[in-house]
Amino acid sequence: MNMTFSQRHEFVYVPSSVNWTTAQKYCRQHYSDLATVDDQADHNELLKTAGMGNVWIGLYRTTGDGAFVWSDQSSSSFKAWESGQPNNQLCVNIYGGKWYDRDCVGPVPFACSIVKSSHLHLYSTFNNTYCIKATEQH
Ligand SMILES: [Ca+2]
Repeated sequence: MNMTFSQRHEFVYVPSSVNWTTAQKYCRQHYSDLATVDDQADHNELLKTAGMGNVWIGLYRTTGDGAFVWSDQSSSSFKAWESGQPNNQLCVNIYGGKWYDRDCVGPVPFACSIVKSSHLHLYSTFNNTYCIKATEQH
């Protein structure tokens, strides 16, 4: 028995200033995707890794009045918008711990996420009791 019970992210800060699409390509090639933020814990971790400067994350939309979606298809609804944001722009970057939509050109540095899944392994022992062991894998 092997159950996935949670998912979390690790982040990698890439200090090269590029446009959003280039950042997305780089993250998909080298890691999982541009950074996805699932919850406050993820957000704290991201800020710890990427700092308080401008950083692309994986949130974007294709029209100025459209809904934002995550590059990795995450269904996360976590938000940390600066007040007055978003305001009809397409790509999202963090600055000072708050989210801003902006044009996708930048250029600014970016953060990639590495998805780690935790699995619970349930296995029976010789006397039919069960042991639970949590492991992590990339
Ligand atoms: Ca904006």
